[in-house]
Amino acid sequence: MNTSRAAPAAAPSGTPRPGRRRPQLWAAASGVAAVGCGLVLGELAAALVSPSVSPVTAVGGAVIDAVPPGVKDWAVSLFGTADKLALLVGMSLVIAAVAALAGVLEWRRRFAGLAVVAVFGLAGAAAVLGRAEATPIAVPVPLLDAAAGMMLLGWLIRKLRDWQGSAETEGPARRRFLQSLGVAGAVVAVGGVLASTVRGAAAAVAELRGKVVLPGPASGAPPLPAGAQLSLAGMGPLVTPNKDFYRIDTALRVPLVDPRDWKLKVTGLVDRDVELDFAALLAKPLSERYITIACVSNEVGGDLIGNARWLGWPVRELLAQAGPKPGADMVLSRSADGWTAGTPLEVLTDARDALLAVGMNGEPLPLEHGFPVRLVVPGLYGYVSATKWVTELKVTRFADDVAYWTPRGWSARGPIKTSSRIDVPRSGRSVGAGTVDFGGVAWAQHRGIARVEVRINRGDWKLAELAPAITTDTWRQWKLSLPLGPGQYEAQVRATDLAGTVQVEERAPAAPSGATGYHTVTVDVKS
Ligand SMILES: Nc1nc2c(c(=O)[nH]1)N[C@H]1C(S)=C(S)[C@@H](COP(=O)(O)O)O[C@H]1N2
Ligand SMILES: [Mo]
Repeated sequence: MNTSRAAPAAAPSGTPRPGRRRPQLWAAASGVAAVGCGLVLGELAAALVSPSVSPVTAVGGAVIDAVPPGVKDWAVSLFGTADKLALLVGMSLVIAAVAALAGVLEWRRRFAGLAVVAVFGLAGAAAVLGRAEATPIAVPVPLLDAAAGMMLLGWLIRKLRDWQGSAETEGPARRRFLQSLGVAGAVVAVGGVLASTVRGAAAAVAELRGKVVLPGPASGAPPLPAGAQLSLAGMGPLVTPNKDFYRIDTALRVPLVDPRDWKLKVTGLVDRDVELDFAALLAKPLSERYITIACVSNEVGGDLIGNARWLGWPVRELLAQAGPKPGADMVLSRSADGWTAGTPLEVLTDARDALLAVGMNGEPLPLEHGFPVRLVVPGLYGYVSATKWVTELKVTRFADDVAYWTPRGWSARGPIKTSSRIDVPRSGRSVGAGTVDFGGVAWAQHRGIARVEVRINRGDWKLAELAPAITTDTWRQWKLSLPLGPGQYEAQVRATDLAGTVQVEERAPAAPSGATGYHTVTVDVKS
C-alpha cells in the first residue's frame, strides 16, 4: 500500500476516503481473519481435548524435521534459544501471507481462495499424521480448521462483494462487511488468548510430568513370554503404545493436575482417614503389572481395549491402612473433575493387582490417561474401576452411593465379559486361496483365557492356537490357519475362560453391562 495515499490521521480510524473502496486490501484482510479464526478454533479445540498435540506445533515440528541440518544450525546460531519462537513467528508470517493471498484470490475468482485454504488444511493434517506423538484425535483438527476457515472466507468475501456491488461507498453494505470482519477479528483475538491460556496451563503440567522420575518397581512385571506376540501380518501389538491407547472419559477439557498439589483422601466407612501425596506414593513399594483394560462401550469387534504395563501401589495396601468397617461393600472413587466410579470393595482388597497407578509403559501417565494418578483394576470395565486423575476413595455401600454412570442406564457392577476378536484378515478383505491365516485376541481379565475357537460358515468349531499368556489379567493372542478355496466366507470366533464360561453367542448391545455376541467377519478368498 502506498502510505502517502492513506487517510489523513484526523479521519476516523479505518475509514477509507470517500469513493475509495480498496477491495484487494479488504479481501486480503478477510483471508487473514478467516484463516486466523480456523486456526484459533482448532488450537482451542485441541488444547481442551488433547493437550499434548497442537496442530500448529505439529506443523512446526514437521518443518523442523524437513529443513536440512545446515539450515537448522544456522537458525539456532542466529536465534539461539529463541529459535522455537522465531519458528513460530516465521510460521505465523507465512500463514498470514498465504491467507492474505487466499483472500485476494477468492475476491478475484470464487473458490480460488477456498482451494488454497483447503490445500493448507491437507498439508496440516499430513504434518500431524507424520508426528510420532500425535494421537489419532489430532489428525482431523487441521481439516476442521480449514473447513471453518473456508466457510468464513466465503462468507466475508460475499459481504465484500455486496459492498463493492452496491451503489454507495459508505452505505449499509459497507457497514455489514466491516462488522463481519470485526467479528472475525474478535474471534481470533479472544480465541487466541483462550487457546494460549489453556495451552500454557497444559504445557506447565506437561513439563511437570516430564520431570517426574518414576522409581523402579519393588515387584517387577513378569517378562513377556517368548511367542506371546504372534508374528502374523496385521496382528496388533501385544502391548499397546501409549499414543495408540484408546481414550474414554467425560472430560471436555483434560483435567490438569499439578502433581505437587495432588492428594488422595481415603474417607467414609473406615477406621481412620488416610491422606497420601504424590511423593509419599512414589516412595511406596510399587508393583509393575501388565493389565488389559476395556471399555463397557466396546462393541463386538471394537477397539476400546488396550494392554499396558502399569506401575502402581496395590490399592489393597492403602485400604488396609484405612481399615474398612464391616458393612462396607463399595469404594466410590472420585476424580479431580468430579467423575465417580463404584468398585466392589472385595475386588480392591483381594489378592489381585488393583493398582493406584503412576506409570504406563515405563512413563508417567499421559495427561489424557490420568496424570498423575489413576486406578487400574484387572477384571472390571473402566467405568466401574479405572478412575483417572483420582483424588478420593470413599469406602461406602452400593445401597448408599451411586457412581456417575449408574443412573444413566449402566449396570452398577461391571465385570468384563469373556470376549474375542478377529484382527486378521480384516473384515471384507480379500485374500489368496490356499492356506488362510486367521488371528486375533481374546480376553477374560482375571479369569484367564482357556480356549479360542473359530468356525467358518457356521460349521464345526475349530480349536485355534493360543499364544502364551502374560498373566490371566491380560489379553491373549490366537491364530489358526485354514485351507480355503475361492469363495465368500463368514468367520466367527468365540473364547472360553479358565472358569469354563463360554463367550455368550446372543447379540446384546453395550448397555447396560457390555456387548455380547460373536465377532463375525467376511472373507473374500480369491483364486
Ligand atoms: N476421571 C475419569 N476417569 C475415567 C473415566 C471418566 O470419564 N473420567 N472414564 C472411564 C472409562 S469409561 C474408561 S473405559 C477408562 C478408559 O481409560 P483410558 O482413557 O486411559 O483408556 O477410564 C475410566 N476412567
Ligand atoms: Mo468405558
